[in-house]
Amino acid sequence: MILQCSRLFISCVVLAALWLAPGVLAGSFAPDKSRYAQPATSVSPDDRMAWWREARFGMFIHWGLYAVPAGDWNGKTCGGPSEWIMQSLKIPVSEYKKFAPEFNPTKYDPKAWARIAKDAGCKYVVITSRHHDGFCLWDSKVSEWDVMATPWKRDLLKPLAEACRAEGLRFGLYYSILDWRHPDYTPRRAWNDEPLPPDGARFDRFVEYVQAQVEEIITAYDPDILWFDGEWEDTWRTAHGESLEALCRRLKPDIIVNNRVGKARDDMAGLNKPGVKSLGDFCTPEQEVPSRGLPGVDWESCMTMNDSWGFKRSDKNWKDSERLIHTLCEIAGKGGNYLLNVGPTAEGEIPPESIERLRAMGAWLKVYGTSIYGTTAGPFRSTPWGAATQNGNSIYLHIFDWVQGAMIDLTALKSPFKAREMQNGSGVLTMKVDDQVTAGPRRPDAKASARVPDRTRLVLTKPPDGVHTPVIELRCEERPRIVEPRPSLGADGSLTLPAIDAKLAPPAKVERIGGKPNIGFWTSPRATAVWEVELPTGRYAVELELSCTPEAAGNTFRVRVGADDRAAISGTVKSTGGWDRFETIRVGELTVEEGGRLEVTVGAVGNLAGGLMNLRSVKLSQVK
Ligand code: FHN
Repeated sequence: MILQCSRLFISCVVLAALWLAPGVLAGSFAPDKSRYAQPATSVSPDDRMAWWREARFGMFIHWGLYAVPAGDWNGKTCGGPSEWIMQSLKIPVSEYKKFAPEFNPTKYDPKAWARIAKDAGCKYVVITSRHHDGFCLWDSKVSEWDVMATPWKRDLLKPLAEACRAEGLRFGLYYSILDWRHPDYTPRRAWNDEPLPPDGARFDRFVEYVQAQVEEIITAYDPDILWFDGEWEDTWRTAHGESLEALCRRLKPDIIVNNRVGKARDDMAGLNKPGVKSLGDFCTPEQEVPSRGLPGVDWESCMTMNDSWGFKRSDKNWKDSERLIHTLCEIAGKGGNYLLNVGPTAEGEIPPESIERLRAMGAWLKVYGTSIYGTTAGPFRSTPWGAATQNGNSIYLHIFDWVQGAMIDLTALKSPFKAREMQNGSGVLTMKVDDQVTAGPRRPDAKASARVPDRTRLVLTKPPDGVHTPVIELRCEERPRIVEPRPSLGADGSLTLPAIDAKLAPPAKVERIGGKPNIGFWTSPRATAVWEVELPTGRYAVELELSCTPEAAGNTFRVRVGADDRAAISGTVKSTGGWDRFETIRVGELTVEEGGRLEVTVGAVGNLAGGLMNLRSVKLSQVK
């Protein structure tokens, strides 16, 4: 979760005898406001997003003074990520400033960093120009709290921007709105012992400071991306984000801005909340992958390799490279970008554990990159064997666990195709059509006009040698036609409908609790979950796997199969003890008078007090 900042306001106003206002007050860098009045950007969203949608994979860099303590201070190790150490250990700003003389990155090699990103298969780099501690990695004209206060005494961003561009990488800058140090920022932190301005903290002045700095970094580094963060506190409002976004686009019409410039981000899910004006070009899930692709929505999941964004000496909880590759495939399979983080040390070195994993990802992408770059979300409703992406007439199947003899059901793919494993060719799979195994990967009916068999499955024979996460390319003779069979009864006469496959009416939406998708935010009688199914006439037992807190229990729900209420059953939601405690309850039985293609609908009956329930699945079982 976003670490909530304390809302503690300082009650006493300390009047400093002498208060040196940042440059913006002294006028040393009065922003050229006339530039804000220029016409709105002339670059369409599709034009500016084109390279970004192709890129699919970027490197995030969290680097700043927090790399000096690296999670430890005064004999204590901070809980959570190291870049939050000022907040988590409530370090007085005057104490935190003592890290500046220790920040001397003599081993900083921007060309090496850019080469590491390039060899990893990243297409862009985003580095923190200024995190929540307010410390600037460049020589800011409107602040003394910057790299000039360190022994390094020169710009850290320009050489990296140049090195990235020399490697053909795009370059982006992260900029935090939240500022634990700035005297004008509110809510002021209790441990901020910087003198207050004589006229007290003025957030409007802080906004000017932010605008001046954003103008500085766009003018100086011409970034392709402005990655805002720290927008969640009440003092930052949508109107601030609108003018900041407008500034970015006036200064650089083709710049890409994330949704954290505004207030619509739904916490770590990162997508835009309904009913809040959304700003920016892409959504920003953090440390998670949305439960499913969102057609027409650009999004990027940012994640750490261990648990800390900044370098944290004690954090050895590294994800292995196979997991990182699977995450890349899962994200691309849902149509998103993966922004994977490194936290360099105060000396300027990327940790060897990060380099090792990035190299492994680069080696995998050298073989299978075509299945990631320039692709869109895969066409299948579910991919229990891994992930799938698509590009033109090709579909790419990323196999997370290649088990000899396993079968991949491709019945939904109605176009003739050829299948081959991208590194080893077709020698590692065969086709099973209508339960006859045919040698070789070709569909028996090569002609598009031929009858397309009812069930088509790939049989995985011997695993490809020497690779993990093999990728199978299905090359179709036309734009792949997909007809997903409706969910129907299994051999045991039951059908389980998972949250992930439901069509939801807002405000209900899929969220993950315990790592599993479920339908939550069920706070309105308008909210419904609908599944399209194929069911025979008959009597069915109905079970729900749900959770509910004691406070929200007592609402009434109804499960309906088909259009009329004769095949419907209602019940009262009982407490399971908490939203994170799921139980399967048997609701009762209903009769489907006329089977066929039907809809299963779950909704509230009457008004709702609080949330109806969190629903993980609906199960229908034939009653003999
Ligand atoms: O608080 C920050 C955190 O330190 C880190 O920068 C992440 C990366 O996106 N963003 C915020 C938490 O959502």
